[in-house]
Amino acid sequence: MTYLPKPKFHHPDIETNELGFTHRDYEGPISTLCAGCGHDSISGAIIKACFELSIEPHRVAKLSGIGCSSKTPTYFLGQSHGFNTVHGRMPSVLTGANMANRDLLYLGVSGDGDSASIGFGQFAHAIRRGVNMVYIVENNGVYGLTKGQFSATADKGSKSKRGVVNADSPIDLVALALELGATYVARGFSGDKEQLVPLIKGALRHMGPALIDVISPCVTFNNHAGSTRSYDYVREHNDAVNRLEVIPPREPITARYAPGSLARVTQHDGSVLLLRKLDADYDPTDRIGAMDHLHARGARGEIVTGLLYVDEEAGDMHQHLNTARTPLNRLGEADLCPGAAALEALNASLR
Ligand SMILES: Cc1ncc(C[n+]2csc(CCOP(=O)(O)OP(=O)(O)O)c2C)c(N)n1
Ligand code: SF4
Ligand SMILES: [Mg+2]
Repeated sequence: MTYLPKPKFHHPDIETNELGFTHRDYEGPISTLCAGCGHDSISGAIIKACFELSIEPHRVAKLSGIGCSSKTPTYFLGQSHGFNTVHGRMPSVLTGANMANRDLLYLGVSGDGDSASIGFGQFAHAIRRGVNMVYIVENNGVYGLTKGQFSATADKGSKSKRGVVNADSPIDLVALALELGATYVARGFSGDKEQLVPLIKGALRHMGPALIDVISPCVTFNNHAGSTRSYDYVREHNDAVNRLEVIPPREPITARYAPGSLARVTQHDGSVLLLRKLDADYDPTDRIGAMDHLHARGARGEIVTGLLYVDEEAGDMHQHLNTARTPLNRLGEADLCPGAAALEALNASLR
């Protein structure tokens, strides 16, 4: 069975958000992934982030490719728009949807196989074009759905469940996103929801391409000794640069941290990102510094997590292309076809 609905009834005193929605309003049917799969924790973090930000479910469009990770949008935001694309094609379908209607919140969910192999080019171009989206990669180092082959993000020298050593160099999607111009770049761990939920909230509030690479152990095919994506390995090698708190525009900012230990970033929509520094020298607004840090710590076998880069001044594809403010699906015939005289004037201007 692939569809197990959840009961609709709930306790009358259940917590509601500003819109009067309960947590349940952001859920989907019961997951059919393996018990303990990291991807389910990421679904839980997305649900919590959307509930806490009081996002109207109908304003979200969730898109994915193919894989266990790409199946997960079925299990959250059951009242939102959804599109399950062909393998690796989520970024171009999301770009097209965003082009037609920029007023939705675009949430792309993908896997390391989906984004770093068959969809590698799509991943790169959606980011470099500046598509306003939250792009989450649920990174387990394997193709979970097709039974555990190494993916392109698997570390060189790491071992498969059957003892095969990976001889290929890994692709680091975070490093790549920094290089390609993503304006919000983070890495999380599915086993640390306290860190992950604010990273997702900050990305949902961000204007521009936001990439979150979430290390998400596959308990069935990649959670053994010798794997660098197991729960134990990630816990031992997790090197968090900061802890994030997201303050929506209307909420007062209470000074909870000692001066000097706090970085403050105001985003396009007025929301404030409060970053408690765990690494005193780390500056999340320095793109080159982020790349250097990632490489230096990576060479020591550490997995750098947290909000690694954010650009306060970020814009998006629509600003770059100067597109019409009204979504294409709401433009009338007169707007879309201004007539023969306008065409003649345009042609004349080009002669
Ligand atoms: C065009 C095409 N090629 C290959 C496949 C087989 N396939 C299905 S899922 C998958 C990889 C999934 O890996 P990933 O994106 O890492 O997701 P995970 O299952 O690990 O979450 C592959 C190669 C496919 N479905 N379609
Ligand atoms: S095979 Fe791996 S990735 Fe897929 S649901 Fe099971 S644990 Fe998760
Ligand atoms: Mg995978």
